[in-house]
Amino acid sequence: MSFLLRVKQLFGGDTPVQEKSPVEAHEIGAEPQEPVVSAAAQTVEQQGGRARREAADFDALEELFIDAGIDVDTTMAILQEVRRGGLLGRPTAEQVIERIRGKLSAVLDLDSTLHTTGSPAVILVTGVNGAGKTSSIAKLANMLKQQHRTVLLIAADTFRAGAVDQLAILADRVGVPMMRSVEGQDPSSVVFNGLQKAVADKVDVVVIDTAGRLENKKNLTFELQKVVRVIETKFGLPLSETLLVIDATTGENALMQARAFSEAIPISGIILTKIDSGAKGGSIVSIARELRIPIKLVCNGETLMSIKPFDKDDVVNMILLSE
Ligand SMILES: Nc1nc2c(ncn2[C@@H]2O[C@H](COP(=O)(O)OP(=O)(O)OP(=O)(O)O)[C@@H](O)[C@H]2O)c(=O)[nH]1
Ligand SMILES: [Mg+2]
Repeated sequence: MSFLLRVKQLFGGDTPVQEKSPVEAHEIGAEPQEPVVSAAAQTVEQQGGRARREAADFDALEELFIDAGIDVDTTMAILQEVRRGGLLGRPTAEQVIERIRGKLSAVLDLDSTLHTTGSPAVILVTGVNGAGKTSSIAKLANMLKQQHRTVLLIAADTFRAGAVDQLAILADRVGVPMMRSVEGQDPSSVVFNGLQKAVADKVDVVVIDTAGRLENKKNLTFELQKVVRVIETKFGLPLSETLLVIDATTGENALMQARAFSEAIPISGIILTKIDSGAKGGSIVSIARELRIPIKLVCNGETLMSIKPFDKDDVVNMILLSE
């Protein structure tokens, strides 16, 4: 059942079911007695039951958030606001959903402008193995080409056998040039060669593919920092974007990934991939809240066209409609 349907189920009945008080429950099966509770006391009793039920529903809502991949701190912060909401009495399902939508949107509301100006603009793409770096780079190159920008791809994933060929095939398909490398080559030397070519050819945007071996964090950090030094210090080119690719199906581990990469180099934005895969993807909300990293692009399929600028509604819907 989707997040949305579950909320509807929890808050669907506008008239709260009256619960039995512990005293009443205890008395089940006892001899019928004259009612001794006054009308006023009964009202208090009903209110108590309502409050208990509401608390239980909010507990269930909390679980739903955690299930969706949103961390406990972020969940509590959002739910506190949702509860506060400013409305008297028990909220209806529509009110709860509206407030959740509002809060998720507010957390995701960061500057998502993709910067592609520079001479050339340099976009570095990072992320763990299989997150979707290489395919997103091809989609991004295709998008830029459609905007009549010239693009050069740099194959700086020299770690994985076949990585360069994979990018080469995609570059061909898009129709953009690529700076080749050989397996085991120092990534920063490929980047150096690529930037030289890009400057000579007056290319508008350079996009750099990197290896994603987070399991060897020390080497990865060292490599990434060296690549950044080559771009910014040797070439004096400010990085237009350092994009971290996050697979929306990753779950809460995505927050650890974002923390680890941000510790290595400053991350300017996220490419959120695989939002078409029924992902819960809630960890992206945790990343936005804790690290303030905006999502800049989302990928929703395997074709070259399956990329678009970030739209809050797409991501909020991904979370709310996830099973
Ligand atoms: N359905 C779907 N699949 C995607 C999306 N993005 C990437 N993929 C798939 O995810 C798999 C991994 O993508 P890659 O681009 O090779 O990932 P990578 O991060 O470059 O992986 P490494 O080079 O091994 O680190 C491929 O099968 C892609 O087709 C997406 O938005 N939707
Ligand atoms: Mg790759």
